[in-house]
Amino acid sequence: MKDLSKWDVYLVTDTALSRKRSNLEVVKAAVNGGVSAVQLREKGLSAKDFFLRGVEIREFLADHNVPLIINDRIDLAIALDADGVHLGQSDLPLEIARRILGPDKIIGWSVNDLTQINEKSSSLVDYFAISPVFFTSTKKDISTPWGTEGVVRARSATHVPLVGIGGIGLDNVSGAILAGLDCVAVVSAIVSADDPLAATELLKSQVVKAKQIRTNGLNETVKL
Ligand code: TZP
Ligand code: MG
Repeated sequence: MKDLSKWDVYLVTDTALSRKRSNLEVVKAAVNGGVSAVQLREKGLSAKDFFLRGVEIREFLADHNVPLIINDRIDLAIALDADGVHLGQSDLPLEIARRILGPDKIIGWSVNDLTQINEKSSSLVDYFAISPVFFTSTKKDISTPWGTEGVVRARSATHVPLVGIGGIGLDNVSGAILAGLDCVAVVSAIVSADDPLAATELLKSQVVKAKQIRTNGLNETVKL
């Protein structure tokens, strides 16, 4: 579960943007479309409602061998026996989170600038979330977008896997991967799509293609 090297597309939930579809419905479609991981991120829910929603999603994801990551709440991640947490700059410090969760759980950490990517943070997290890569209206309190140039700089600052989040869709995903991301985390591009399964498949195929180009060069990939 901790092998993040194969993550391509990572679904982050948001029922409010899911066009009346339930979390579970969107998660099922995304898993059938090939997502590598799912983050339960439902800002408005009480702990109890979050937990109950997590239980049904946990069961489905476990059956499909897809990791479940919990946004912000370490207590709920433990209660759900999730695979990990996704923390931001104002959540618990990384050392404390790692002490509570132990070495086997995944810790993802949103970073807004290069100073946050250093040797110490790299030793504590399993992935950095470059946040936001592009402008997005899905999250209100975003920092200045990193852009693809920022992704290039982040890539040379650490060997820890980089997940990009914010404003990523079919139109810009290839450039973001070519700049050095390992995986893209998306909300609206999947949850608000007419067909979340098809949207996931398309995103994934673009990510896979861009990774092949990055590894083999354009000519080799065209021959494949
Ligand atoms: N963190 C940084 S940007 C963002 C989060 C949760 C929202 C990303 O949503 P979208 O719709 O993929 O731009
Ligand atoms: Mg947070």
